[in-house]
Amino acid sequence: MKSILFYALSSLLLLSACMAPETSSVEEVEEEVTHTSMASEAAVHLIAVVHPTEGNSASGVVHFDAVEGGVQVSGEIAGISPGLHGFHIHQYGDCSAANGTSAGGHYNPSGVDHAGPEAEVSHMGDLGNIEANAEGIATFDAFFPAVDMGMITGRGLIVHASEDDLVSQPTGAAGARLGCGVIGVAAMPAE
Ligand SMILES: [Cu+2]
Repeated sequence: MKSILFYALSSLLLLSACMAPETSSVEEVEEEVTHTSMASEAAVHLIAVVHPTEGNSASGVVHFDAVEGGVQVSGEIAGISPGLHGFHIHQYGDCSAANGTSAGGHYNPSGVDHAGPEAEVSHMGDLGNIEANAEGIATFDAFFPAVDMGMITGRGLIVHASEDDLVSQPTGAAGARLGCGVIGVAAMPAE
């Protein structure tokens, strides 16, 4: 009797031992498939939520959408003075410094001079200027052929106090950083 019970128990254990790895291996495979498809496809919609740096009030949401031949950048930044403000992708997606300097310099993977986005050669991060209205709100929607969605993911987005003159090296003399955001992967907006 004892041996039958032992046999029944041990076969139950054996059965569960056999089933357990099979279940987890299916999960592992599914997880692997998800990771693979994410790694092989560049995101088609990125988003940066801009928060004010210390003592400033620049804030807003900026969308980056993959379109034929480049990237469409659109959004709204509020809380800035009327007029032009330098607007760049910076090297690091790090807004931890109170003044935004932790985001590093302009994102410039080709190691070229600073210029405007319409110049023949410019930093990938050179988005030029945004222009705020009398209420201090800048609304924009512009196309950038040189921006690569995969390369800008996880980097910083900075709104400056002054106009980018598109000439001065290496920053365009755009002054202090009023707002900082991190460019991250977002779901596609509902149509
Ligand atoms: Cu900048």
